Amino acid sequence: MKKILITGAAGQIGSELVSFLVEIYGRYNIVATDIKKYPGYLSLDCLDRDAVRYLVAERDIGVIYHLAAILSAKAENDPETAINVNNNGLYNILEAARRARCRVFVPSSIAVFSPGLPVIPAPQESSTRPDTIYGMTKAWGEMLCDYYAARHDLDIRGIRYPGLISSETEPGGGTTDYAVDIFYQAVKTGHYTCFLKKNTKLPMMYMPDAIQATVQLMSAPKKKLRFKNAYNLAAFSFTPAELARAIKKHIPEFRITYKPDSRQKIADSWPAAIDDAPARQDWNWNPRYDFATMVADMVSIVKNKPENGGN
Ligand code: NAD
Ligand code: AKB
Repeated sequence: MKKILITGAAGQIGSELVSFLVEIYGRYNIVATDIKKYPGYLSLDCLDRDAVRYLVAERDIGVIYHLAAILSAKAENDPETAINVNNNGLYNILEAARRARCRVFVPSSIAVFSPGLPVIPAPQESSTRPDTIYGMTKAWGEMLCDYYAARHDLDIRGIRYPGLISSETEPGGGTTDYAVDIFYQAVKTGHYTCFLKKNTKLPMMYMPDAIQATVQLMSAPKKKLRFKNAYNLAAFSFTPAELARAIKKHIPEFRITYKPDSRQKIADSWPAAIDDAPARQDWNWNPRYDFATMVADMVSIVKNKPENGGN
């Protein structure tokens, strides 16, 4: 079989996607890469066009999951790097894919939507004129993928992920990161200072569902996909206050305080919920975790980590 390349594989999604794909296809068929050093991964900077092309040819790559990116909060602080990695990095990957005829997965985000959409949940086909640098790179990425699909007949698929909550790898500089950090602080110190206001509602999802959805979309028959770049994906929405109340059911002494910072403005520009009916219709997407089961699972896993006294 042709091999599967994952870029940005040391990140929040990549670290869990790699294990999932290894289980299905075997370690030999998975080429995990990142710009940062990670045990067992190859070093690959997606901005190094020649290195990307060489690796794709030399390793006989047939499928690429392109996860390397700069997330929203980091992107506002360093727009130059974000534009470079998210736009030029994607372009390098698509060019390598075009030459080697690879199938490609390119993640998008709830960040693509225009602020203040008139209809919530945000429909699949909505206005995508974001006012954050990250959102702009993601909206441009969706268009570039559609261009390569139409112009070069490449099979490129994508998902607009909501904020992802996971227990394996720390999130990498986004606005929804609070929804992961809060569990670690709740277990370690019993207190969390949230950088978003208490009533900021955002769409979220538990990582096992996001990984399942990703692999499911990549396995779906092409002819069934009305949209490619990219499908809305949803599970549940909540505010920091609602998350704190849910955590308190498991850790009664937990307290939260609020100190909104610059990330509030980013969150305010995103929709509170998105409509994923086309994903459910076209490739049978259905999340396994709801809000309550996600919180119970996260608390239990974080409590059982060795650094928190578990084994
Ligand atoms: P992350 O920040 O955790 O990981 C990104 C990885 O990319 C990092 O390991 C980083 O070292 C690597 N990277 C950065 N610059 C690179 C370069 N030049 N070359 C190669 N690697 C480079 O991000 P993530 O959460 O795993 O997100 C993966 C993708 O999913 C991104 O496109 C992101 O926009 C999208 N997404 C994530 C979420 C989420 O909540 N995690 C939500 C929506 C969309
Ligand atoms: C971020 O907060 O930047 C990401 C995202 C929703 O794209 N988690």
